[in-house]
Amino acid sequence: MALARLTNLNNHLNPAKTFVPKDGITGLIRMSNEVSEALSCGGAVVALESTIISHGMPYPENLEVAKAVEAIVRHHGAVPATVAILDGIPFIGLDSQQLERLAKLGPKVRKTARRDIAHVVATRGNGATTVSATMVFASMVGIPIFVTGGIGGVHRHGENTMDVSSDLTELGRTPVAVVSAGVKSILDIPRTLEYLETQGVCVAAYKTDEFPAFFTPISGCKAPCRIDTPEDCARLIDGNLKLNLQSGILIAVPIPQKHSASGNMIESAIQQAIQEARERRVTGSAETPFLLARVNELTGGASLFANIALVKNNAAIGAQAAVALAKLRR
Ligand code: PSU
Ligand code: MN
Repeated sequence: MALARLTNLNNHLNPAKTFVPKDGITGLIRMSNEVSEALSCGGAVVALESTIISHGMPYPENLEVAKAVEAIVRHHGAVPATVAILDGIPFIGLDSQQLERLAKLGPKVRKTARRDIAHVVATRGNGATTVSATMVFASMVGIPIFVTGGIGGVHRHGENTMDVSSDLTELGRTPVAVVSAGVKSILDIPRTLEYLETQGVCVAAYKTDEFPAFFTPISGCKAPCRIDTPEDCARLIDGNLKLNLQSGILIAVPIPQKHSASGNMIESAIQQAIQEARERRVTGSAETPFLLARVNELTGGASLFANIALVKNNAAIGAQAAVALAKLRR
């Protein structure tokens, strides 16, 4: 494992801002040699989150999917960088033993958003990074693209509970492009889009005018902008970095057509799961994992199947965009 060469990498990515690491920070973060080498020679790298492994899917599917997603990223010519905190050390790029350890620990690993990072590190704990925490680490070392399944958002009744995922504020403050299948209808999609606008986040749908709703390509909301090719993604990300806007980009990729057929059935399971969560008073960071697991039970595994298909599709598009971006910046 190489230590992160933070200063150089960040300069390469974002010439307008010099990131000067405080004493010790380079000793706190470990990058795999593969990721570190790719970054220092301007190669394509795709960051991947780990909450989707620990809390998003059951073992052993979670491990199989994590490995398959890394293989897809490699197949398209980019280097995968799965992010997680193990024994208090943030790793960027996991080896196969670390990946397996994380997958087996599952929900015993702490779900780690930005707010949790310092405590997990200080207590030498194990943390699976959510979208917000993965963006933090990707940005620190200069990885401009990050692939996941779905991001968090404004929860239904969020106007009363104030349960708004820190993924949205992170997108407002961190210049990383997140490739996802949009936002699940367990959330309030129109309010999520409003909040992303407030945060100054560029939201672009891929090959569609509609903002996708994870299990289905249709949310009823129009996407603020549209892009159609990996090169479009690359130009968007490049412009965002060159202008030093400091905010992130959400690239929303609809679930592939042949996997979206089960969408309606999954939608009714979502309604039931939301009702149950309310009755059992499941709230806060426990809510998303509860809903995901319950919807999977209610659909007899169909939602997990669709989830896996869309993550793989996102990985392919994210990797193609990373390769196009590396070419553009060469
Ligand atoms: N949405 C999904 N699958 C997931 C998550 C969200 O469809 O696994 C995870 C991601 O890690 C995301 C986090 O960043 O849940 C958001 O959690 P919360 O709503 O507590 O902010
Ligand atoms: Mn929350």
